[in-house]
Amino acid sequence: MFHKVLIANRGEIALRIQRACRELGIPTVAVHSTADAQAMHVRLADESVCIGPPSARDSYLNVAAILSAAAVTGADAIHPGYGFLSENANFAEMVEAHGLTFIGPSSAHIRMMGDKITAKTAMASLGVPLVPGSDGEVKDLDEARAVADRIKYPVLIKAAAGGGGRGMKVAHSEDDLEEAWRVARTEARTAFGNDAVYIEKYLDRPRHIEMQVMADSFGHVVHFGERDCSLQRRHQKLLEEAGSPALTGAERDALGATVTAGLAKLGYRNAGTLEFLYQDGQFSFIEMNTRLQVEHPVTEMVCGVDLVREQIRIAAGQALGYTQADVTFSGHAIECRVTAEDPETFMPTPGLVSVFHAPGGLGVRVDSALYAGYVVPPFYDSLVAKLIVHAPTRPEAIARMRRALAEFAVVGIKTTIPLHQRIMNDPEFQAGDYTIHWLEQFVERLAED
Ligand code: MV4
Repeated sequence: MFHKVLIANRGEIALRIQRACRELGIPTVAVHSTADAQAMHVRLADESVCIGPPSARDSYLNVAAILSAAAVTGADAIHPGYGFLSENANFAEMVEAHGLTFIGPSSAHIRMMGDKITAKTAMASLGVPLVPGSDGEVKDLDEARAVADRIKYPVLIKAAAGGGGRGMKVAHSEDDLEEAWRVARTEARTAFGNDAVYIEKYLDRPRHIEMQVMADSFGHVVHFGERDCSLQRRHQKLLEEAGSPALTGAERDALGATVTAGLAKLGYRNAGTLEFLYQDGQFSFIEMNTRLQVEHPVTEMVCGVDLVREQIRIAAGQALGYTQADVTFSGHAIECRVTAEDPETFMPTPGLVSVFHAPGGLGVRVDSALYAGYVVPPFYDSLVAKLIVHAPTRPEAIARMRRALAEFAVVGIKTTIPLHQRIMNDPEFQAGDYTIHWLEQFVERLAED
């Protein structure tokens, strides 16, 4: 096992990783920017190192400073959390080149999945279902026309280096194609420095369902079921559920069997998430994330597993020690992402938190680095707390979430708690009847009232 783990992140996820390390008996090193000197992840770590000024580019993304912090503190492994350097293949490679362990997949697999074209090609060869589309990169407008004629409009042009919704353009008919083509190529070049694009059939009302997998270094792969992440606005997720209200257990088992067999063939290691669009009873793979995700707690609650502990054990060379048959699913979990944002305009609301009271009780979990007296800095992601509930059934989970949201007190800054309360009270949400477009329309309806 590792002697000391450096956590290259901040906020709730840095705390989450510290907690797993502490239970494994591993001391932790926190890194922080000058803006985060008073942050909870620094206070609770065994040691801390200031790695630069507030700007993330100069601190949490500063590879040289992070590697130096690991060297001076004698850390032998680095956990990247999510965001920041977590899916940077060059960083993973550098960590290993310095004789440290990167707690995550191999740099080769991070690189493969970072390019959405190579990711799709790999998944197709492993028998994972895809959206109808181009066979890899589309080189010019003539080829784009030919692909669109074959798969029929509407089509979506996507950047190979994109993901998370950036660099996508829809063409509803041949008349739109040339314009969409030029805009998508230009955006891809300026945003990612890579103008490679591919084309997919545009699905108009899918759900976003993702599968959590975990693989050890000995070829054992298990899945921990799916999460429904359809409730998002402008590609920012607000709320996630496990399991999906739209799936049967048989559909989960079938998809899980396909992805675990595929990843075993690929020799994948550590945690991963395969993203699918689900429409008309069909799954279509779109992207794979090679990191721990923000919404991992809903999976932990229904499976009773500590995913971060599993990541650390696997990185240290331990075997999973159980098989798919040992993974069980119990009840339903919902996560509300509480952000420091105005619940109507979504403008960031950094500032002093004067009162902080987290809800508790049976089946309630709060992952947060907030405390009374903390000043939320304006420099980083606005997520300030994840409120997760677990209950035997989905209606009971919703009742529990309503109860927990009502107990939650964050005074001094506006948060999205009131928006979550409105969602919990909505009959369509309660029916589980939503697609990726539902929340955007819900927010518009609220603005009109
Ligand atoms: C799509 C799609 C419809 N059809 N692909 C957006 C983020 C990126 N991960 C993929 N995305 C989409 N790809 C096809 N062929 C619709 C989306 C999409 C979306 C996907 C998941 C969650 C929220 C979304 C919001 C808008 C569009």
